[in-house]
Amino acid sequence: MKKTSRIYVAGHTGLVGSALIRALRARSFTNLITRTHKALDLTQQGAVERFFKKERPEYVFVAAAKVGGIHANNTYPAEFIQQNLAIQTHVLDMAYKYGVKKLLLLASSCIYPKRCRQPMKEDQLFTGLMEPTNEPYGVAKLAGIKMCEAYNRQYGTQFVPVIPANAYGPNDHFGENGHVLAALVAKFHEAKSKNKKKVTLWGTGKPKREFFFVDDLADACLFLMERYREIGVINFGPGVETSIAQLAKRIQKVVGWKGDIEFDTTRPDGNPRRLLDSSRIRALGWSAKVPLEDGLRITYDWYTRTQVR
Ligand code: GFB
Repeated sequence: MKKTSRIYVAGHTGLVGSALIRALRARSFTNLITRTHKALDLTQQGAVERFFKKERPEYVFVAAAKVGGIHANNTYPAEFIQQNLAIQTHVLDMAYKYGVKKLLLLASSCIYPKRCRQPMKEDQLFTGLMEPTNEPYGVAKLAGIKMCEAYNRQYGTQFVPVIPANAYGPNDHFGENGHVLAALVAKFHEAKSKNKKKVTLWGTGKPKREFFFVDDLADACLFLMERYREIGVINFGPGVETSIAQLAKRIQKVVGWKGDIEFDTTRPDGNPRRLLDSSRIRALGWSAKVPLEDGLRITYDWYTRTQVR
């Protein structure tokens, strides 16, 4: 990419998209193309075509998606599969039609089989059934991977599907429908402000996740856009696992609340583990920089400055 290349970040107001914009600006890329959801509905094919025809982006990051935590995935399965399939289908097809040089499609570590060997390697995709709570979202993302491969094979495009670990950071959704880390930040903050003695979390607290600070994630995406010469699917994450119970303790400390944590085991646990094997990106010279403690502090600071009245 040149500093003046026309770069489209789809989903630029979201968790990942906003971090991509920060990373691109910090590296002096000047020609960034964005559209709010209101200005461009990516589930509408005609609108996406008009946009590509007018703007002619050269590089595309597809960070636009219908996303959420375990509760949202479980409650709105139809929206998760329909919107994600539609967004990907339109953006990838128009990227091909209007000659995009390279595109990165962001998927998620939840698309690996539920009973996957850990850490999960790229060649274990499509080898088993997914965790049911996120299957509709996961199936849409698997279709996105196959769509990249099919277009690359038939049309010679450079569409790269990438699989990051669980992202967190500024611009995440901090309510009930959010991902676990953001949801816990909001729950503990509320407990502190309202002097509550107890916070109830979901599941057993035993599942483990690989939490990935979103500025590191964006840094890896730029690295892959510029340095990854292949087109095959690639994992990336910090390589550190944390259980939900450990995460809760750490967030409790950052927030500064001293009550009790209880687990509601009638709520689903989701995947037991989800650690990515990121050896391929490490071999290329990339590694994560922000430890969980620092990322949590930055996230909580952002939350209290922008989301709480
Ligand atoms: O955030 P979450 O849905 O992420 O849930 P996933 C992770 C774990 O945290 C589960 C527990 O075991 C939950 O039971 N948990 C405990 C909570 N308390 C809470 C809470 O208050 N809120 C939430 N959300 N969880 C998402 C997928 O899965 O990860 C998405 O659903 C996507 O599709 C994303 O892939 C990266 O890690 O289970």
